Amino acid sequence: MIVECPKSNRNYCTVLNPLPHFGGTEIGLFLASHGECRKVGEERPIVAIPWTQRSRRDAIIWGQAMPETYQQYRKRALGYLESMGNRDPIKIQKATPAKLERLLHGVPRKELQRRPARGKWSVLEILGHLADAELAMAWRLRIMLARRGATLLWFDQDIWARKFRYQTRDHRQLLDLFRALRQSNLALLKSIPRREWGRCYGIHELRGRQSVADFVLMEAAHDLNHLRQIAGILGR
Ligand code: NI
Repeated sequence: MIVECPKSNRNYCTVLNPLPHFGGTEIGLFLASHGECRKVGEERPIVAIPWTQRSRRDAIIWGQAMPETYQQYRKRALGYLESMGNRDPIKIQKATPAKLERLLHGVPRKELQRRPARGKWSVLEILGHLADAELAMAWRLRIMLARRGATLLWFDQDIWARKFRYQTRDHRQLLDLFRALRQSNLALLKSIPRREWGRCYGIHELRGRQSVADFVLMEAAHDLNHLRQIAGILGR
C-alpha cells in the first residue's frame, strides 16, 4: 500500500514483512499493487534498488514516477470531473461504453496490446481493468445497500490484469462485458432512491468508510481517468 507521509509529503510503501529476496531494505520500491506489500505494517522510505537486484519481472517500478497514494489519485481523478463542470456522475458513466467504442474503432490488435512503457498497461489491460472495476462495483453496491457498514475487500488490480491475462483477451469481449456490467449497475442504482446513496456505506479495507454516493462519484472519475489514458496511448 502506498501512503503519503503527512510531514514530508513523500510517498511510502507500507509492508508487513521485509522481503527476504531483497534483504528487506529496498522493499519500499515495490508497489503494493504488485502484491508484495499489501498489508499495512512498518513504513520505509522509497529508495532505489541497484540494477543487480532488479529481477522480479515488472514488480519493480524502476525509473518511473513515484506511484500515487489513493488520496493523490482521488484528487487528480476528481479534477477531470471538475473540468467537465462536475456533470452528473451517472450521465458520465452512461456515456463511457460508447466513448470507448469510438476510441477503439479500427485500432489494430497490435496497437491494443502495446504497453506504452515498462510496467504500464496496454489498452487491452485497461479494458480488462475497467470490467473488473465494474464487477467489483456490482458486488460492493449490493453489500452496501443491503448491509450497511460491511467490509469491502480490496482487490489487486495489477495482479488481476496479469493473472487473468487481459493482454491475450479479445477487446470486443472485454468491452461487451464492461458495458453489460455497467448497464446492470446503473439499473440497480436507478432502483434505489438517491437519498439512500449517502446513507448506505461500506468499510473499505484500505480507504475506510465509503458510501454508495462516493463510489458512484469515483467510478465516473475513474472512467475519465482511463479514457484519457487510452486516448493518450492511441494518440487520439
Ligand atoms: Ni483504474
